Amino acid sequence: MSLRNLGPDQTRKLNRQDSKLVLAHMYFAMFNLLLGGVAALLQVLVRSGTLELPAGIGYYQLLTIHGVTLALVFTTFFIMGFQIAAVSRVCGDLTSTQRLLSWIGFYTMIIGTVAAAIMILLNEATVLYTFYAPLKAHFIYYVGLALVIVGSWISAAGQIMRYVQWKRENKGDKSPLLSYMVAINNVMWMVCSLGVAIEVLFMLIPWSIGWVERVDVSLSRTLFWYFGHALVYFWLLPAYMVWYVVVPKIIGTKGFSDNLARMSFMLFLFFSIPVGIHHQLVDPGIDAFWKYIQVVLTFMVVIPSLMTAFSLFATFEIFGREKGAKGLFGWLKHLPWNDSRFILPFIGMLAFIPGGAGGLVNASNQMNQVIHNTIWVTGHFHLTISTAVVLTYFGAMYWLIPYCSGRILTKRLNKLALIQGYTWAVGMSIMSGAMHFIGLFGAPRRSDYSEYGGAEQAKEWIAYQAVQAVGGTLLFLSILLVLYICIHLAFFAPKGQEIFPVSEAFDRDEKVYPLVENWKFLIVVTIALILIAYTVPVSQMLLDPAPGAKGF
Ligand code: HAS
Ligand code: CU
Repeated sequence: MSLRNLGPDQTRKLNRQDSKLVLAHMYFAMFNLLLGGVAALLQVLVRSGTLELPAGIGYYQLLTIHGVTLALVFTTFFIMGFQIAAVSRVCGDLTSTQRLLSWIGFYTMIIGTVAAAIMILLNEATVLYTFYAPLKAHFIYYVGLALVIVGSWISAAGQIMRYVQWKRENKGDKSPLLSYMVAINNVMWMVCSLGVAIEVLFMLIPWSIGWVERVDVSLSRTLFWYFGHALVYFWLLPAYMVWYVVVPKIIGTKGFSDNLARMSFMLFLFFSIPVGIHHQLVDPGIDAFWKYIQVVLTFMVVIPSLMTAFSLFATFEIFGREKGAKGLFGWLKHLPWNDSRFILPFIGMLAFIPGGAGGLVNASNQMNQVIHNTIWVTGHFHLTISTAVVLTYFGAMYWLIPYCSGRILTKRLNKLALIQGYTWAVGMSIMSGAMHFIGLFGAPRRSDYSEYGGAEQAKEWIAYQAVQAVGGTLLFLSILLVLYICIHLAFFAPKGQEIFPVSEAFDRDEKVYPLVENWKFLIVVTIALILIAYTVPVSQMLLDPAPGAKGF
């Protein structure tokens, strides 16, 4: 084994049944990565004007496949698999009921995904991953997405039960940090996805079946974003779990602070949901005052990310100084630069600095007017979800898959993993960088290749679109590498036992502030903030409804 041995306290294995469950999630996630990656490659080629799609495939159909397979399906399957492994690792094996719930959740999500996929392939659901009304899909597409959400609830319930069981069996002890984080992410997910469930069940499905003729666009979008912003933190928090708990162990130190990490997750639960209107700052039908309130709350949800950044810097610096580092950045030298389990999440962290800064731009009302609906936004989320988060997921898959399959990350696979991380970093910098620039020049997002009737302004965009295609092609190659590595780790690498690294924090033995783990308190505050942010805008929409739109 080429990589650092992390010590005897790290030897706990998952039992075979939990491993099988986790691997099933990873296989389906990988399959979606392939589909989404192919769609992505075709898209950048079309947008740069180098390719015309054959066989009647539409650009928007492709874009829907890309968004749904990667943003919705790949992430959800990875997250559920990772979180199952995490609670099982720190709390102990799942009970048979908990495992059964996870399998039921898994198959419910698969059925939902397949149903939605069939409708997209039939060109009956070309509505992109946000499925904004009045774009209308076949009702089976909405039912499919609803099943994915319901499946994730069932699976999340199994994970929460494992955490609750641990707390019952260890009364008075601080719960394992990782299990607390999983519980927070699941509770946040359940509360936020109620919004989209209501939208789909009571608005979109009846409208798409034809029981009602019109749909209230403002209300449906508001319900979507009540869910949609917290959705991005549902993606982010598993990456934060890796950053707070796994990375310190890999570099060979402890986490900066268990209590600070819990506090930051608590703040995510509070502030992730009552902020969705920052996606609707230019939408009509919502009072400026309530937009303002939600912008303030958006800036509150930045705080736990800043706490995270502080805590990670502190971990790295403390470790480096222990090794004798001198000067402001001397500690950088001591980080394990040849360990892909560190490098991929680390590149993710670096990407999150400009990614997060772009988020602050987006959330600022005046600047939002400049960037909204431009491809700047696409650049923003390719830095956040597709780099900060997804590279961290890849880095985690490189130890999680062999951990479950009973194989090892060999020197050669580790080297390939490093190449994969670097090609991703370069490809994404090129693509996302070009997107940010041309967004500022007004190039629209979600658009097919067009010369806009030879308009002067559109001519400026063409070169940048070619640059995007270069970045996108590199990313596609990088995805192929991910698949190659993961398939080897699952089936062909030498037998052995990888570990699931879990670090303790320097203050592990200090008492946790009781409210942080008082779930009644957590849920009451969460709901109170949601009511403050949403009661008035939603009741205005209900009391004074817009005429509604027919679908197309
Ligand atoms: Fe966002 C649009 C605001 C974070 C994803 N966002 C989107 C969309 C997606 C998305 C998918 O306010 C498009 C949705 C659509 O299709 O329409 N976003 C924010 C804000 C944050 C933010 C304020 N977004 C994310 C994350 C995402 C994500 C995370 C996915 C995972 N976003 C917006 C807004 C819009 C939006 C508006 C709507 C735009 C429009 O008009 O349409 C914040 O949470 C960001 C806070 C983060 C930081 C960075 C902290 C840095 C850390 C790394 C530390 C690094 C270290 C390494 C330690 C302040 C933690 C250092 C080592 C060295 C050696 C230097
Ligand atoms: Cu948001």
